[in-house]
This record gives sequence, C-alpha cells and structure tokens, in this order.
Amino acid sequence: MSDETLSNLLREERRFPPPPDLAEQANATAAAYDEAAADSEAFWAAQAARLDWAEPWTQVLDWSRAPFARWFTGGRLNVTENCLDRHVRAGRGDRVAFHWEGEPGDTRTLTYADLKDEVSRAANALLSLGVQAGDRVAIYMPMIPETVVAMLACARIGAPHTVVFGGFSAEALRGRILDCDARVVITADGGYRKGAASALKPAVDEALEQCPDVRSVLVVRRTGQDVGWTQGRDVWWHDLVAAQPAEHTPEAFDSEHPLYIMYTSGTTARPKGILHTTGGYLTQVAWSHWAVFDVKPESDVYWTAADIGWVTGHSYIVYGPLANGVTSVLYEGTPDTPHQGRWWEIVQKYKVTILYCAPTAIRTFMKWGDAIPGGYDLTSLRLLGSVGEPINPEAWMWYRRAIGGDRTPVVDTWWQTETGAHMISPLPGASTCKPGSALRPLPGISADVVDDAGHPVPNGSGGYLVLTEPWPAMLRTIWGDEQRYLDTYWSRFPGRYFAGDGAKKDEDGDIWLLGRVDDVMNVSGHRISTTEVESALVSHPLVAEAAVVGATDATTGQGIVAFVILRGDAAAKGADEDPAQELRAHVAREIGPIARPRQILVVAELPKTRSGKIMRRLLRDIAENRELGDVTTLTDSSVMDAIRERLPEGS
Ligand code: 6R9
Repeated sequence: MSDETLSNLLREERRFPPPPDLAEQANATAAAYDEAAADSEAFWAAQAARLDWAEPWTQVLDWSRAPFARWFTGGRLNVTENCLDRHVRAGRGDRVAFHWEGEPGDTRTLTYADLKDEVSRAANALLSLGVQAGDRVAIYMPMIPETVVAMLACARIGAPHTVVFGGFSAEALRGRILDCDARVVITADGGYRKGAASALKPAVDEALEQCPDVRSVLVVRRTGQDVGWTQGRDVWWHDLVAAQPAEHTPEAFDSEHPLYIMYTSGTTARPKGILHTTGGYLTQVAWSHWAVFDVKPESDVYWTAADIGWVTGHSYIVYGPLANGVTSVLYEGTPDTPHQGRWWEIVQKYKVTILYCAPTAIRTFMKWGDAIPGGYDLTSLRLLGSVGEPINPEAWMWYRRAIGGDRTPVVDTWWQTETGAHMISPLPGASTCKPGSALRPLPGISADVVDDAGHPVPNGSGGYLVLTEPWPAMLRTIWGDEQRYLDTYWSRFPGRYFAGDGAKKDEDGDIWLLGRVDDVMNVSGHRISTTEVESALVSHPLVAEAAVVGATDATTGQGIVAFVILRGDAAAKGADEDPAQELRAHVAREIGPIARPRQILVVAELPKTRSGKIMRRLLRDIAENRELGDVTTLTDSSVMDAIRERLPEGS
C-alpha cells in the first residue's frame, strides 16, 4: 500500500482520556504493558494462574515446532470446572450467569448453580449417546440458554464443538459436519427472528441426507413447530437431558486438548476449520475480558449483543464471562423486534453496565435516529465496546454520545476467529481513545504494520497488519489441513502471522485498521482503502452507512462505487433530491479528488454476513454487472434484489 494516499487520510484529532473514577479502580493499568514487555511468558503465566489447573504446566510456551504452538504444556484443566464448578464451590452459585431474553418477550434466569446442573445433565446425556472425548459435535441452534449448555456440555467431556450459525443453509451445515466428521448434532425445532418462528430442524434433516455418519440428533423444543422425525436418530432434549443426574465429575484435559472448531467463511474457497484448544485459549479470553471490559463480577451486568455462532459469542458470551464469574445478558432476537428500542429496553431493564456489539448495529441505530435510545434510561452503562469491522469515527462518536451519554469509554477491539481473543484494543482505564482507532497491541501481544517486503513501516504510514509473536489463544491449525494453515497465515511474511487486514500507524504509532487487503482499491495507481472512503461518507450528516468497492474502469483501472444508506431524518426530508453530487464533493474534500466516487447509489440495506460484515464481494459483482457469487453466508439474500432494483438503467 503506498504511503502517499494513506498519509493524508484519517486526520482525526478528537481524544478521550479515561474517566478518572474508572482509571482509579481499573482492573488493568498501564503497568501491565511494562510487565508484559519485560517478560511476556511470565506475564501469560501470571494470567494462566487465574484459572484452576488440576495439574500445573511445565513449560509456558513450546514454539519448537513453529508456527505450531503449544501453550502451558503438561498442564491439565477442565474448561467448565473453571467456568462453573469453582464459582459454585466458592459460594457464588446464586449469582446470575445469564439473564436470557427471548425475542417474543419470554425470559429465563440461570444462576451459576443452575447452569452447572444443566451442563452436567447435558454432559451425561451426550455420554449416553456414546460421545467420547475427542469426538466432534455440531451445534446448530438459535440464541437460547440450551446453546450455551450444549457448548459447555461438550467442553466438559472433551468433545470439541463446532457451532454453525442458525442462519446458515443446509448446504453450509453439511459442509461443516463433513469437514470435521461430527457424529452428533444438537439443534432445535426453530428459533424466533423478526417476530416469527423460523425453522432449523428441516435444514438439519436436509444436511444429514448426505452425512451418513451422524448417528444422533438432539433436538431442543423452542418454538413448538412441527418437525420431521427420524426414529432411532432423533431424540428430544427434554426427554433425554431432563432424565439425567445433575452430577457429573469433570475430567481434566491436556492444555492442548481441542476445545472447538469454528469455521470461517472464505470468500471463495472451502471454509477453514479454525482449531482452538484449552489452556491458552481460556487464559487469554478470561484475561482480555477482565482487562478490556474492566469487569467487576460482583456488580457488572455485561452484554455481548452478538450471535453465539460467531467467535465473538464463543469468547465473550460464553467462555470469557463465565470464566470470570460475571452476570451476562443473552438475547435471542433482532434489534427491531417488536420495536426499534428493543436493545435499549433490555439495557434499562437489566441495568446493563457494559455493552459490546458490532459497528453494523451502531450504524443501524444511527440511521434510526437519536430519539429511540433517547427514550430509555441508559445511565447504567459505563463502558462500550465495538468489534467486527473498522468503526467509522462518526459512528464511534455517535455510540459514545447517544448510547454512552458522553461518559463512557468506547473500546474498539481488533481480533479474529483465528486469534481467539482480543489483540489490539484500548485498556479503558489506561488508554486515551481516538475515535476509529484500536490503538495498540494489548499487553503480551506483538503486532506491527509492514510493507510489501515485510519491513515495518514508519509512523504515519500504512501497510499490512502482522502479529510477530505467538499468543496463548492463537489458532493451532486449520482442522485437517496443516499445509493450508502454513500457506494462509505464515507464508506471506515468513516468521510472522499475516492477518489479511490493511492498517496504518499514526504519528503516535497507534494502529488504525483499514479493512481486508482483498478489498483495497486501485485507482489510477493509487491504493485506497474502502474503510477510509466509507468513513468519509459516514462523516457527512446525510449518511448512516456506506459500502465502497472498486469496479473495473477502462481509464482508471478501478473506479470507486459507493452504496450509501441515508440517516432516518435525512431520508425523510430529501426524498426526491439525489445527494450523490454533494457526497462526491464531500469525499473529495475529506480525502482528495482521487478518492471521489465514480458513482454513488442510495440503497435501503447492504448485504452482510451474520456477524455484520459488509460483503463487498457481492457489491463488486453488482457494480461490475456480473452474476452474484456464493451467497450462502448472507443473512438475507433479498437485499441483493433490492439493490439491483436501484441500479440506473443500463448499468
Ligand atoms: C472478531 C471477529 C475478523 C476480521 C478481521 C478484520 C475485521 C474485526 C475489527 C475488525 C477493524 C476491528 N475486524 N474486528 N476490523 N476493527 N475492531 O470479527 O472475527 O469474524 O473472524 O473477523 O474482522 O477484518 O480480520 P472474524
């Protein structure tokens, strides 16, 4: 990426130091950076000591077969013993683990003691189905407490789970089941989404037509809708699990025992099964959850408003919060069911103190307008987090102001399925935040931005984000494909992990994420990041959200095509004026004439994955007038038809 275009971008000068009271009582202080810099293995060993180990480790890191890491070798522990039993033993069994809120408004409260009993029953149920340590179990569920129970039951008996988004197709489910050779599937009749019961079991039945080795399907009754039934294979959760004893003694597993496989959708290629293991993963998710969210288990009510089928749900709905003994909210549905204030109603009801969500949600709320959150009491909130995409500075500012009452720090956390846990993020009690920047690597983490030749770029320049030292929660491999692990992550810059993201270091050396390098556009030889043009568009008062792609252009190589969603009030006011000219001029002013979009299309929605990432690949297909590529990981495929209808004649 050339420096010239990047250095004139993102001139963001607003600064937000930590609130003094938060800083005073912060879990993690600036001292953590020094400690970790002095001896990172000693730092991680100290964090691992937060967990209960049945047997201590003999070596913190074994990197002798790099890049295949082993952390806390020789150590043995049980993940659910750490997430459940030890809290109950210490007299915290009555603490609420989850306030669950179903989309139709039904609720359930599970204490740590309840959860331990449920997980023990489910573990016994899996054992009765013949599941053994090491066997893979696929989970295809809505956002209900049984999903957490199912994951933990697997972890308790050492059976790696693979959770597949409830919104994925039968085909996607089948591919994942076959790739990891799962023999048991846990599912539900359906779940509630957008005010209606949405079926899941039919997709399982369809997928299993071509998965002959799956011998059992455990089915939770959630919606009560009719389900097809295969005798001898299908069994109701409420029949099997409820009949089990609530006692189960957890076995300690090796620190490197597989905990789960999470598939990431490659854009074109076969999905990659990212393998996470036990000791290092739990150490880093527990530490980062404690440090980055500054959680106080006695008083906080924590809410990751994301799907459990995304890595964010694994690390920061399930494993991190439970390892720390925190009270969480778990919400089944969509943010606008039955009304657009649903999230804020939940914050008010449970007095949520820490909220973690994706920029896509924040920009949607921006589009709906300030009045909606303004109608609720959000004063319980003391910290906000963002994850999943670069957060545009204006969206960051809106989040802090309209949701955080101009008081709360906003932590922008950069990480990936592959990293398992937060990697680059502010520490809310120690860092001065900059809207749109994830700032710097967390203590114990080493990252850099390098040029094409792999040399670190100077401050003020852009390039490729790499991780330069192994970290405890790192993926161990791609399931069943060591070569692909090496090729994908470790061959572009030998000895360093290539994240696939572009980034820039500012004058202070702080890091700004610029999106996937595959999305970088090349306009007349200038490399321009989609993130920067999108952020310029979102900084205009008319725009709530923008997606930018490079489309083949006969004269410039690529031309910038922008798809924009207008803010609610703007869309109403200027219904018949086309804002394209104004927005093109605005981008030219903010960034430079080279970044002026060739074309701007106003749309109502953008194509997104279930974790809220904009699928620019599909927009590129539209901009270049091609057949759409693979849409199996899209949340709602009708969005693409709606966008096509907006295209001007002949394009
Ligand atoms: C946790 C998660 C990983 C990709 C990652 C990057 C993007 C995530 C981000 C961010 C900028 C952030 N990403 N967090 N970009 N700022 N705070 O999202 O995992 O679904 O595997 O996606 O998401 O592009 O490489 P995953």
